[in-house]
Amino acid sequence: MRAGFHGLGLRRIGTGAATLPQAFPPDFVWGVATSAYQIEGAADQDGRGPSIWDRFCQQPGAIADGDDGRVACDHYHRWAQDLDLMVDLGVAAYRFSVSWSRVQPAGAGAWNAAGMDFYERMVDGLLARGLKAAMTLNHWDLPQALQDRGGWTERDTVHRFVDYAQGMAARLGDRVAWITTHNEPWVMATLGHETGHFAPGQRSRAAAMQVAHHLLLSHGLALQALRAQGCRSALGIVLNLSPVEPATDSAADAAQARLDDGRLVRWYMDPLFSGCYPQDVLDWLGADAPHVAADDMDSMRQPLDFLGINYYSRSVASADGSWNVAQGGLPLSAMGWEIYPQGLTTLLLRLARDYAVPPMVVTENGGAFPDQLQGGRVHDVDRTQYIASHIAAVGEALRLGAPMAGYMVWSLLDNFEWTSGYAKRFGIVHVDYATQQRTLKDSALWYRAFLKTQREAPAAIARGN
Ligand code: IFM
Repeated sequence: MRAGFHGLGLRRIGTGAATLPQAFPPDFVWGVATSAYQIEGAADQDGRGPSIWDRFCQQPGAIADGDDGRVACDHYHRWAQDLDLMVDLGVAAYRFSVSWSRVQPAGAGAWNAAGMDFYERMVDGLLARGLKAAMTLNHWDLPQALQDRGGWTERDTVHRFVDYAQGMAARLGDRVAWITTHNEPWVMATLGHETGHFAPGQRSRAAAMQVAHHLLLSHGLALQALRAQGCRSALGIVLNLSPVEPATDSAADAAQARLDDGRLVRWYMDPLFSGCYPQDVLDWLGADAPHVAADDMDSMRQPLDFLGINYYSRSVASADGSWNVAQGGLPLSAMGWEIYPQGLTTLLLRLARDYAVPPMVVTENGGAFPDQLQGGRVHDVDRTQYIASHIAAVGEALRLGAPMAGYMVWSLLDNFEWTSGYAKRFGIVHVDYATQQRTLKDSALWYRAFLKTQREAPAAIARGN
């Protein structure tokens, strides 16, 4: 494995977690991830209904360069070629999401046969290539028709989501290895409804907390419903989590870090695993706390077959809000996010310590960097180092006892990075948006070489106690 690492001319990584383990367990699942709105395109084709991101992109100034997902990577038409790329890379699994409004244009009622057929063809294409399918039901693109009725602030959307989950599982549950209910509920609640930076662009803390509650509730009720209908896929949820560190050792910053951790980590982990919301956050919310009906907390706490963690950076808390990444002294990605692989080890060990977690999968990890396509190559040393150092951080967590089951790079392809449009590239495969040509970046070549060493490795690293 080391040969693969150094063979691509990489320096050792200076931000901690530098030693890549000899080998991960043979059943450790390596993959790549994408989401529907970010890659599919074909937004108006074959009966797809509009989603809240189609609508949000139409707002002047909402998205960099006025971009939108109407064409994106044209994956809707090029899915077979993209699946072949995965085979070339040697990954075992593909994490994708379903565009709800492609399969059920109004978010309720009639199903769109052409949309369902698309996902069925793709899942069958994965299986034919020996790849596992990891299907996410909700990666932010709520059907606009449901938003017109109040969206996730309305309790009725919970039941619409359960119906949608049941429909997808009835069609594909016999072939999909993993089903994730929601991707990053914190983002949908907070960025979508409190700060208004993401679709649907609301600005109300009370609305955001009600949305968070409804997402968690719909997750729990969907798991109950899928198990009742005999779905055999492994069932879970994906959270975006970070360790929250105080900016200084002042008591005020420590208190802020505790609150931020409550809002980002414990608000989601506590109900999933302990059946309650964190009392300190409820106290802080006061009148903005969500309405919780009888039995909701029990409904939300369903056994999870896996827990997905999306990790990109740490979070730093300062009571006066003055902290800036420039003070951290760490390298930054093109998103302006600190590159901090040891935070992933810290996070995974903390989750394993504080909660009765099931096998955990890093369902997203990767970086945006300013890539240059030159002579058919993209020498993305920064991204390669980013991925290698975070894989090492997962290996360290595994060695110290965290129940790690998989790792997926975000993202297979350069794609529509939400409000950043196409300006930020996360892919290990470069996409020329004018021609839709795909080119493996050096990070993809490194990942391929790394995965080959894992397949050939004679001995797995020992799991901790
Ligand atoms: O592109 C997103 C993805 O949709 C959700 N997780 C974070 C990624 C990078 O911002």
